[in-house]
Amino acid sequence: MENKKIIFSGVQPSGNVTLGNYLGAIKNWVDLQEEYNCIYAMMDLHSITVRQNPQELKKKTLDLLALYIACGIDPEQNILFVQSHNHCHAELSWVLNCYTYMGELQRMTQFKDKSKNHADNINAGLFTYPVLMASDILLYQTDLVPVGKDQMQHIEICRDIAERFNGIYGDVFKIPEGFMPKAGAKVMSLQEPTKKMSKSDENPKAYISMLDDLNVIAKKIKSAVTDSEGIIEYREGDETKAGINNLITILSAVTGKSIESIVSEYSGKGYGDFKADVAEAVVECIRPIRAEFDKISQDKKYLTDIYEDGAMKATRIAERTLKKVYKKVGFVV
Ligand code: ATP
Ligand code: LTN
Repeated sequence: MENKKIIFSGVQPSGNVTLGNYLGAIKNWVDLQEEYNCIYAMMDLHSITVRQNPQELKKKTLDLLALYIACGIDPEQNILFVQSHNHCHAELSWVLNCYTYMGELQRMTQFKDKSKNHADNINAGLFTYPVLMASDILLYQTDLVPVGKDQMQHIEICRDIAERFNGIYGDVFKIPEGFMPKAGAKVMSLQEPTKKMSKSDENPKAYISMLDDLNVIAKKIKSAVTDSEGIIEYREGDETKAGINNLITILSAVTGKSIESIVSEYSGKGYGDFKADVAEAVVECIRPIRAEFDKISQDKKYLTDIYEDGAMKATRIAERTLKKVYKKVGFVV
């Protein structure tokens, strides 16, 4: 790998990738790949913090790889791998568990939200999820972690754990920075626009999957919840405007137009026309990705070669950090 700064990020194969995942994370990965050495994983270890169907998990993991590539991530230039194929993630996670406090994990918003949504399965993995995520990032001496807004709290705790460890043992880990897109860092649910769009939402109308039929995508946008005011205006923080704010943000993220120019373009127009335009813009953004996905996902040999090669490269890099950690804590290596 050339001497560039390092990016690490990933998505869980816990469902079909949504427009939120794409605009909040993957689109940025594509934009940053020239400038950085990038490592992108399918986070299967994280996904089992919520119960998964084994056959589906396997399929979704391979679909996710195909989708990364279809979105424009170049597998020749970047390392793409399955998290569980690199033994270092679970191993470093154990060590870092011993340097993380219960109190700081208890404050994590994602843990609180997921505990509410999965009250029958509040497992220890869900609680220590941020430690595994910190391990993912720190193993590669990562400089930058492009994620959506919901993950910034996890980047903060990762930095805290790394600083604590470095404070005891010297400079073992690089302290990473989070990186969010200007538009689309938090795409909201189409049905409850005060909640984030999530791929594991039980109501499929709430999210747009990158693998939905194109006319289903258009329909979902046209039936997005808005308000009865009938004014296309962006009002940050005004909950009654959450639906319209969200559609404006989506349009801005997929077209690259600023929020101000969208608002002035649609001033005096009705929600019907506006939604139809948002629907068309989203469909046109997803259409080529979808076509590429349909091609790549058929080619199992191509995908296998990529993730096998990726696992080898990722493990080689991660083992260097893990060995350093083991030495520092006093394990016989
Ligand atoms: P789950 O519903 O299973 O928790 P998710 O849809 O929240 O999944 P993740 O795999 O947790 O997706 O997230 C992958 C990446 O997508 C992360 O960088 C995350 O910040 C980003 N992301 C997730 N949802 C959104 C959203 N609604 N808007 C912007 N970015 C998002
Ligand atoms: N927790 C992330 C997925 C994830 C991740 C990572 C993202 C797991 N490990 C490391 C960036 C870096 C999420 O999106 N829920």
